[in-house]
Amino acid sequence: MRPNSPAPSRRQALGLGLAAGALSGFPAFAATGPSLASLARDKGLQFGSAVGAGPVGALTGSFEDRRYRQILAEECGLLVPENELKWYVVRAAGPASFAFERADRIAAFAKANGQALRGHTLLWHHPQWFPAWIKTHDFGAQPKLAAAALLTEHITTLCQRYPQMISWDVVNETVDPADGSVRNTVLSDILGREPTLDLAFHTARAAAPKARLVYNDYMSWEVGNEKHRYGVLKLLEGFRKRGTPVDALGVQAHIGAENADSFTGFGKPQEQEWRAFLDEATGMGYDLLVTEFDVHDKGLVYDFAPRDAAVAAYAKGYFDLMLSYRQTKEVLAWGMVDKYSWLQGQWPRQDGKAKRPTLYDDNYQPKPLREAVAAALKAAPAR
Ligand code: 9MR
Repeated sequence: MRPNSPAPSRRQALGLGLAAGALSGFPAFAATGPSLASLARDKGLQFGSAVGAGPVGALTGSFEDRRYRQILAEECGLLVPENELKWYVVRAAGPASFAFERADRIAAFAKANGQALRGHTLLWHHPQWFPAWIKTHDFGAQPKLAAAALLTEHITTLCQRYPQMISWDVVNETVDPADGSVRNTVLSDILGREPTLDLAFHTARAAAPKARLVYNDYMSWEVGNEKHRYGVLKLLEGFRKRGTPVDALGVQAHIGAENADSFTGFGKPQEQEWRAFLDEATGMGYDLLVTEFDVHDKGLVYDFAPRDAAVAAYAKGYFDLMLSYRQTKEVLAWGMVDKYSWLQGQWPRQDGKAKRPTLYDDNYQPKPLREAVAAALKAAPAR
């Protein structure tokens, strides 16, 4: 246990009912002071992370790692399954079945540790992320009725299975960053784009009346996100005009490298434009969530000390800004340990070495980024 731990009994529960002693032999954490969960709670926020129940050793398999689970138990008040609730996992076998085994394991762990859960995602409205069968699915003689039934059954089933979700990414990443338009999918080809999204939110509201309903996307503060931000604001405005029940904007916060092709460090974020964007969103009455935080260090030097320091400083500036909005209610890292970050599998560094995008290193030790997040939480105004 760390000193000053505010909730020793919960934080001793390491894993699925495992007693602390079962993990003896692991070094104690070097992080000192209160957990990120308790620092967040002190300010009326929740802090947590994504966790993946994929295969052992895979980037998507952090949940299989006991020491990763230990960090989750220590640091997080809130968990989100990284992939386990996506259509391509839950509906992999076809329209007639639902596969909840992987998500259920994460939900059981969260329950055993007294952690809240958030859901990602009821409708990743992007053609790439549906299971393959949907492309050739026969919607029959009344395709509108059939498409609406498929979507409402999916959303209702997931919401009812996990009534403990405090928030749901109802719609994920449907704005095309190239021009700000809403993407088309098999469902919107039949139902229309806005009607598809509206149906998703109305269905979620009915099936999960207490959950915060979120539109989640990766528009960010780096150069190159201008059309994406514009498109998201247009979408949010449309939701308000039509009375669509959307409570919050999920800001994914995959920050850092400006684009996949450059190796030139971080560049200068568009802070003023970013504030204007957040002002518009909150001005429409939306809450904000930081849903998938990590820092892409693709263009930074190899040496750990300057690299970690640059990542931490960049993130501190970002969190100071995000937390200055009292509308920011949840903060989630997209993974807690570098070796499980999705970024290891995307856009390699020029030196081909591993990236350092998360709060803990591959030896499960906290990095300067962890302290930057802690410092930002400590400095944040209460909400
Ligand atoms: O981290 C996730 C990775 O394991 C998956 O392979 C990928 C595709 O499903 O999705 C990653 O998570 C994404 C999230 O669901 C939505 N926002 C962007 C995230 C990073 O790509």
